[in-house]
Amino acid sequence: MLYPMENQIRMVSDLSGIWEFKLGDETEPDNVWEGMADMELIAVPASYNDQKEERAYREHYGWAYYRRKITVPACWQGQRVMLRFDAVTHQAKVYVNGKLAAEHKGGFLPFEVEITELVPAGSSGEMAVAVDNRVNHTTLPVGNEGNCAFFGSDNPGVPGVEAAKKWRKPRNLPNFDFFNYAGINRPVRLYTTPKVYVEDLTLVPEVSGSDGVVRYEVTTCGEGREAVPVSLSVVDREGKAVARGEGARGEIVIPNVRLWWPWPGEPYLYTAVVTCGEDRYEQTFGVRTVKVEGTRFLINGKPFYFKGFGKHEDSVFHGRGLDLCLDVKDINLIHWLHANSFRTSHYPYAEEMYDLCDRAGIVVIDETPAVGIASVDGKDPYKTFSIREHHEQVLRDLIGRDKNHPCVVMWSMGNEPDTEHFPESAYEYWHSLYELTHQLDPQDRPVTFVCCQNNYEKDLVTRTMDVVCLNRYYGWYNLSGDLDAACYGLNQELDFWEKQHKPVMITEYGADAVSGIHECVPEMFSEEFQVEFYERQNAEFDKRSFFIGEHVWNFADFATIQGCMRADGNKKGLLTRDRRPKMAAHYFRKRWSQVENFWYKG
Ligand code: GCB
Repeated sequence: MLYPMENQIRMVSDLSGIWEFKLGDETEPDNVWEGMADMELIAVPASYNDQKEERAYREHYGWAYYRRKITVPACWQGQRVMLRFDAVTHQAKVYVNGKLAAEHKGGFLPFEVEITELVPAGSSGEMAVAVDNRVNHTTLPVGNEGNCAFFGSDNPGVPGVEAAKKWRKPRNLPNFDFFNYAGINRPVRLYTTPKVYVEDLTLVPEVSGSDGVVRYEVTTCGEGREAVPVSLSVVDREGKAVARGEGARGEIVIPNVRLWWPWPGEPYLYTAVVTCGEDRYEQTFGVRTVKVEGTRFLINGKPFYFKGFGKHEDSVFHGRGLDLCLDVKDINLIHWLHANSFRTSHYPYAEEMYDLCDRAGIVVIDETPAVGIASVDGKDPYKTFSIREHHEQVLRDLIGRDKNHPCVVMWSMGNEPDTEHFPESAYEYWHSLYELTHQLDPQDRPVTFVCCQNNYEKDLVTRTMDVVCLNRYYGWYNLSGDLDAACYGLNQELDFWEKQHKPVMITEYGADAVSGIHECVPEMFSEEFQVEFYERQNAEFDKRSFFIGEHVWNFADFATIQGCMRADGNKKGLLTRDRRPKMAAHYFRKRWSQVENFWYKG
């Protein structure tokens, strides 16, 4: 789905601002307007959870309602008018003037609906958005039904505790370690297109000698579109047209192409300008190649070493809501740390972030929200969860949204599913999605999923991915505090992976460190231990030629559900939640300044 853009043809009206809001309950509304008395104020875009000092907001379970007036200006007459939501978490029903106009499942990808007839140009309408934040065995991410919390303290079987459960209110029990922030988390916009319009654009850039070769396809819509001429021209950074194609699809050549390189190389961007009759759409793109060859990950034909993090969209007050200032700050911090990449753990991020990464030369591993696919009560999740269709849809929509970004170099289908206890089911599930992902991506980028600490000898899936991505907590969750034993365990495992002849990277490793706790003899939770943890394990990674990257867990501290394993959230950040560096940030800044993007392993 194309990002809504403003240009000399298309108009955009941003509906960010103060909306009206009310918490609902578990019952799906018959008539959403009935509950609309005594509304409160809420900022959009942002999660609702931290906007008011009330447990009801923080721990809400079920539906919540948003309302505002929308106006379509008279000067939009004759245009097609769209209402677009960049992300509503996790499920949305949109009503315009009392009619159900759109429904969407999944909290991290955009959806839109045409409202040309519903709200004619020159008039206003009432809009209500019902949002459900429940996660269960049909949603991605997955929530646990029953009383099995992720870091739970339910103590099954203990008599008093069992009896007390009747007092437990229904609640979200996320099977994932980030706070279940919900609401209208990303912008809502009205935008126009002419009646015959560009619906989609696919760009597949390749390199041939010193030239760039771009295959393109423009999908157009609207009555009479067959007769409307389509063209695409490529404009360089100085605004000079360097290639042109006529027709809705074709192949064009950019002579003496300038490639997109990860920072500190030059992330050169071109702009594809598409016209379709009256309509016009502009899309920046970069020319770069991505390929896995043997145990190497090649960008523009050179072996790349990933230096970076797993991140979160998470900040004070906004929750998971779009915060452009924070995004810019994070990009600058990534440069400050001499990092070159991150994974959008554990869901697709806001579109603006990918644009920033394109421009700033940051490499992205783009992940779906498939996190928490783990066995409950010993049952096979692949047989008991109803997620496959939704997962396929998410992959379609994710690739549809992000396919043209040069920053995206690999798709991650999900994070830490069970691959050990039901290895055959896991193989069947993930391998069919792996094939689908390859088919869906016009650029056919590498595909992976991220595997959790497990019995890697039993796991049949991880070894078949294009890149083996490991989340490992040797020295933290296991062999806690004992870095000698941790390095021994890690090396045993690395010996196993060496035999698989695949590129291998660590996508998570880390230790909680509470900013300000210092020790002469480093122990867990101190800043010194966090540094030592990384120093020791990095020294082992450096010895392995097939090892293509280190992604620290996490870029910054972040909010989680309360539980006996978390004090004020997860503290594995190199930075605090308000982006102050811990000692480990300085350690990595120095290390990564000496680790080149290319040829690090020769
Ligand atoms: C993991 C998860 C991540 C957690 C992390 C931790 O394996 O992928 O979501 O936050 O461990 O800190 O426990």
